[in-house]
Amino acid sequence: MLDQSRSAISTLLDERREGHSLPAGLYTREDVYEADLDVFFRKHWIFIGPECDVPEPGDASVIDVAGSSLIMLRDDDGEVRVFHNVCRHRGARILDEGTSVVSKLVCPYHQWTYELTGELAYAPHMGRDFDKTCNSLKPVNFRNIGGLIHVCLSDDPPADIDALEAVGRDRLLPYDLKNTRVAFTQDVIEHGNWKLTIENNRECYHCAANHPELCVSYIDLDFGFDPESLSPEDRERAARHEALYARQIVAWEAEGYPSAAIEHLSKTESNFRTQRLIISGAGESQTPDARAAVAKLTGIGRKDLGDTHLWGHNSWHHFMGDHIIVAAVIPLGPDKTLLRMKWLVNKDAVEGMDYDLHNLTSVWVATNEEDAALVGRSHAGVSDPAYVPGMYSPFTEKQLDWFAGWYVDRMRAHGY
Ligand code: 3BY
Ligand code: FES
Ligand code: FE
Repeated sequence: MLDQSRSAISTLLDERREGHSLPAGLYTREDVYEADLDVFFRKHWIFIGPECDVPEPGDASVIDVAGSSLIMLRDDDGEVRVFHNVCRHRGARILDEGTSVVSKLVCPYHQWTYELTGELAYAPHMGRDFDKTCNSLKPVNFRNIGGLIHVCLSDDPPADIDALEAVGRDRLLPYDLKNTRVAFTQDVIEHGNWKLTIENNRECYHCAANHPELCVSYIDLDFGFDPESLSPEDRERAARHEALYARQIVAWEAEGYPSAAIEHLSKTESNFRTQRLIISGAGESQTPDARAAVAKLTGIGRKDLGDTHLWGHNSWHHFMGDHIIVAAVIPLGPDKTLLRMKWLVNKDAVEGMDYDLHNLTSVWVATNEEDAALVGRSHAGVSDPAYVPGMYSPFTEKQLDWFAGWYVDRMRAHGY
């Protein structure tokens, strides 16, 4: 029964004040969570995994998201395909979550058998009038964005994915994700709402105090500082940083590597940001000493091209010369979110010879654990009756304000 004592979701959206974090219910309520799944995980493009999850024909990977189970596979012609993991007979799941190698897709229940193109090849006992051609697996709308597989579960997907596709073509393709291999996967369950996971990733206000490992190589994005509020040393550092970016971006672009920021963080259907970032210290990679961890580089072939970062509304990625990290954010409940990060290396790089796995992964493994603790802490706080939305820093948290505004706009656009 509808609980009349609780305000409608639209009232919560009305309560959102610009420059401030969201009203508690938008982070904590079950009905908002269901609405979020519907709007942001079924009606928008979401990242589900890199194409090197299925490197060879017959490789399949199952991803469960927003109540749907999806099969990503590589067919016999080497093409990526994505299907709903729902048998056209009586609906049974065909494959289990995780990866497998298949020559055909055989439903375990009554052995209906599908080609890797999704066509139904074999369905015993169905009689002469049964039309196999009407019973292919249901395909899922997907785009391969420079090797990052994005799907949209709606029949009316946002058209501005074209802008992200251009980023994939111009900035990500040179890294040749197709010829990388997953060296390591880390699944972290964060005890918080998915929006807190995203908010936490979009600011580095918390970095100095919480990420000693990442801070060796990571320079915070420059979203503009208030010179008045900075100490003379910080002001000097910010000015140096700004000058460095100005020079480096021009130099990279002159060499043919697009580097300037592209921001679709508000007033757009899809939400993303990319920029080629400078790496601190030795300047090569997000490792304990900021040097490349992998001797055989990715397709870009250089380790002096910084870190091309890409944020989506359920993902973040860092493309570096020696390796790439990709992260998918998958909501599991109002207060439970799966963060799945993968480390990709040149497919010919051999562990123990070309890289040491701990050296490759330790920075982000630690960072993710630290962030998970922060997200848990944050969710616990916003669930407390004492919570009232707090003010975002107009400098280091501007992009959170854009995210919250985008969130409200997209909810409105879908009738809330
Ligand atoms: O992954 C990012 O985009 C960075 C790293 C830490 C915080 N965040 C802004
Ligand atoms: Fe798949 Fe019957 S449900 S073959
Ligand atoms: Fe963090």
